[in-house]
Amino acid sequence: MADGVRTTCPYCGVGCGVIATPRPGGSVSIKGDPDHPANRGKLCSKGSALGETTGLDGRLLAPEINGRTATWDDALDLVARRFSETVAKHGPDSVAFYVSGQLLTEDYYVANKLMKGFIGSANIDTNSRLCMASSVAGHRRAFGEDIVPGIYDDLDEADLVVLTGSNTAWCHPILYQRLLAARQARGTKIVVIDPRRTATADECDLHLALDPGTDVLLFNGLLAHLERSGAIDRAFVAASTSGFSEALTVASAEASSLADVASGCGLAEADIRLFYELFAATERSITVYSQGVNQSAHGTDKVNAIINCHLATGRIGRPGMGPFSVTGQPNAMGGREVGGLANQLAAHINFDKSEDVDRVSRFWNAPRMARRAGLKAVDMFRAAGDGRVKALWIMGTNPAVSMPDAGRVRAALKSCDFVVVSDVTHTDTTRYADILLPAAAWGEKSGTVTNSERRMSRQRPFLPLPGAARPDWRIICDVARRMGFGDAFGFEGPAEVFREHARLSAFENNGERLFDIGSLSAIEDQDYERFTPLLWPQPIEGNPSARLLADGGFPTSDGRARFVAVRQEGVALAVDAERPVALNSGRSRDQWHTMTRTGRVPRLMSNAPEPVIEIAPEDATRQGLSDGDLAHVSSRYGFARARVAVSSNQKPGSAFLPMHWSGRFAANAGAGPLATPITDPFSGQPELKHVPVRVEREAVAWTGTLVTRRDLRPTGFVHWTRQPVEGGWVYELCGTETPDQGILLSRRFLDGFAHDRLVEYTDRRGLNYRAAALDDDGALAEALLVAPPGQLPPRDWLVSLLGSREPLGAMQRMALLSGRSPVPMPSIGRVVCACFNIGVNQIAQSVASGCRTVAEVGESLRAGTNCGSCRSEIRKIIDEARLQAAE
Ligand SMILES: Nc1nc2c(c(=O)[nH]1)N[C@H]1C(S)=C(S)[C@@H](COP(=O)(O)OP(=O)(O)OC[C@H]3O[C@@H](n4cnc5c(=O)[nH]c(N)nc54)[C@H](O)[C@@H]3O)O[C@H]1N2
Ligand SMILES: Nc1nc2c(c(=O)[nH]1)N[C@H]1C(S)=C(S)[C@@H](COP(=O)(O)OP(=O)(O)OC[C@H]3O[C@@H](n4cnc5c(=O)[nH]c(N)nc54)[C@H](O)[C@@H]3O)O[C@H]1N2
Ligand code: SF4
Ligand SMILES: [Mo]
Repeated sequence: MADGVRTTCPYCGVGCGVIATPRPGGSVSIKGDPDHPANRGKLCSKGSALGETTGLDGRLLAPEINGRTATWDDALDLVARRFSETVAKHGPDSVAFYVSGQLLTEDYYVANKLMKGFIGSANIDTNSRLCMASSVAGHRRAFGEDIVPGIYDDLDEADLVVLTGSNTAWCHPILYQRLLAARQARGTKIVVIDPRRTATADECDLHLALDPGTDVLLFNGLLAHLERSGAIDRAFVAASTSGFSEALTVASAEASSLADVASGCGLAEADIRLFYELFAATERSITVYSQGVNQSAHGTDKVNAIINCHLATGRIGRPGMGPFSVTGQPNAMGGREVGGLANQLAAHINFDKSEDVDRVSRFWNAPRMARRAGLKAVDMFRAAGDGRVKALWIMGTNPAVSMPDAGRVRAALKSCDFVVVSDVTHTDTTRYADILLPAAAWGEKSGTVTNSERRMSRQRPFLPLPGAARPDWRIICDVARRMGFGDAFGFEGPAEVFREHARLSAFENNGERLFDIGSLSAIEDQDYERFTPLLWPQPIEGNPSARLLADGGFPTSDGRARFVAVRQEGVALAVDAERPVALNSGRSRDQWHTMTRTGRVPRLMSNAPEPVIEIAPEDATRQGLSDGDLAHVSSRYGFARARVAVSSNQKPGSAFLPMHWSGRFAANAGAGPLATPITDPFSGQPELKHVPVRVEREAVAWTGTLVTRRDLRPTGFVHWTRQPVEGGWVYELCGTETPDQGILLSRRFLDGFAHDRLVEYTDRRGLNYRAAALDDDGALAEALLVAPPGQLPPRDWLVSLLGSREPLGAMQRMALLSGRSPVPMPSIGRVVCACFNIGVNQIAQSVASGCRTVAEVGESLRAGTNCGSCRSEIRKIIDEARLQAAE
């Protein structure tokens, strides 16, 4: 293992190559794979920290039936029996699978085959419904097939890159850094379209902070401008497309002037003009988009409004040009290839034509073929809630956190007769499982994933399977066999599944579907093992660049792309007097989704250690909110609590809450319970980026900090959050009760645990409480401090004691109950550079001692020199420090 194992990062759709080397003692060293075309050796903060996520803390290591450890045989028998019985009694549509872009292509393939070909229902949907469904629907409307025409090289070769609804700097960091490098080299112009001022917008040439949901109008305006300015590629439009004049008529009618667009989008006319003129004049233009476009009640229309502008200018599939939907999850694209969405069948084959369904049926030799689309995610959970779906198997996703109207989803999971969950760890969703199946995690499993540019690469194991964990493909096949479908699920390994998947892509294809990896149908096991990252389609006849859709030849019935006439529609729910703020949600720089993995890594948690709602200064003033206040946020669906950050990055009337905070990391801080389940009519994707809320100040009367080695779940507190640190956890507690009640609550919480060496202190006024426990060696095991708001001492010292595990000296013991270090201890402050663990105070210090640029800070501290995602934050710290010095 000295050279390490080449594998692929399990986080975002950039799909970076990773070299993992297990070390004696259980740790794993991680570096970027210099030979992987997606990242050429670079990794972002999350990828760099992968070695800190492979421990077995919190892992599911054995199957469980109703909370009790069980054997695989018992668990699998029960799953198979309950699914078979339910199908026999209530029909195939009474069961469902909810799967995930975390699954490998091989896992996905067998899950899809089992449900659609053998159980006989298309009730298999994936968390990609919340993610890519509008792009898929938009691609299919325009191109006839779900095709992403471009590749990453295009970002190096473009002169204009429009990033819309995409916080690329944080969510596709390696692509973003690649774009910045290209800009250095060729002066690429970058336009960011996002209602929020994001880290991505910090680096751009033009930021259009449009009103939420007004993207169709903006791009309709662009189409009308392209026509007015003579930028239409008439020859391409005539030869390769249809529907142009209708789309143009509709666009021109609603966006007849810049003034119309400006007032409709809440933008300055001059900024719109700048964008339109730049786009019209720049042949090599790319429009990159993701969730600000997809996660919308009109996401599919947004996608087509963008594609229309590229078709109109013939800027598609050629170097440095094209619409580019970037995928979110490591295998979002692979899921689309196998057909893991309820309204697709398999291998880019749909349910529309019965001969297509017959074809797949013949190929699978399927006894009971699903013939129509199944339930999409939101409807699937509704059906689980009202008893139509009676057996549900969730694999690799955490819907109790990530679905909109998550409170309703939890209720559905509770009421559903039979819930199976395959995961690698306990989550908010596993709490509702009747059967829990321990899946193999990244580093243990083997298969392929496909990234945003259609590049397939291998995830390879470099660690043994822990406990009883098994790979997902195998668990699914084991259940299929027990349901009586052994012949079709006798796969011996992922390579065999991959070959069948490749064969299906080519089966009676005759060039109808561009997704064709038939040349890999007979790949030998050892070649599958050696597989180097590869773009599809394979073979790429006469198209060595691997771009698609360049010279027309669209996979529609007449070979022409379709313009879609799209109108600007409002958001699903408008703000009103009762709920005056539009809540947007999305990602933080260093967290992955529901934090099941990244939430355990101290340095990934330290940049944004608490759930925070960012709110515009105007709204904060109106609601009487200040920085650091606790806010109660409520929508018509649910509520959350989070710390307030007043920020001019937010447009007046809007706020932003991260999507990440599950019940394992905070009391009630998730965006899921607030979000609306209203979906796009074409894609079924919910409007996760927009819900009207009320934000109110919660009067906090006491605060507490608990520093502990233990993994606890506080109960009874109005609000708590926690963060992993070296050697344990730090909990922040607070409440609206009187301080003495707060102390009572905190003590009761501690009383639940045995403490031999607890020392306690309460001040005379009953406002301050301190407790600390030492272990047998006299090292700090736990400390709890309660004080009125704003009066807790900094926690750095206690945290350092927890991490050091050193027996405390007499001075330290005496200081313990004050919570303050007996000797001055400089704090590094909030971590800015997660790659090298450099805090805000260190950066400010380096500026004070002479560093004047981001590069100089990098030279002195290394901060910002790895993934680069923190560079814009470093620049702000430098600017602020210099401003202060000048005052
Ligand atoms: N750090 C990190 N990276 C990730 C992930 C993660 O969890 N953490 N997850 C991965 C996954 S699965 C995905 S899907 C991607 C998502 O990647 P992105 O789509 O880039 O991320 P989001 O933060 O969800 O949303 C993008 C932006 O859309 C903006 N937006 C909201 N409403 C509108 C609107 O009406 N119009 C426009 N134009 N913009 C709007 C938001 O303000 C936000 O900045 O990230 C991937 N990468
Ligand atoms: N409000 C709001 N909600 C959102 C979004 C938003 O922007 N705002 N974004 C949406 C988007 S784009 C997405 S993609 C979803 C993501 O939402 P989820 O899919 O719910 O998020 P994850 O935390 O990635 O969940 C993956 C689960 O799979 C487990 N897991 C990891 N590897 C494996 C494996 O190999 N096998 C198995 N069986 N399990 C594994 C992890 O422990 C984790 O519990 O959230 C959506 N929800
Ligand atoms: S950009 Fe970061 S999270 Fe995404 S694949 Fe690369 S290393 Fe992983
Ligand atoms: Mo996603």
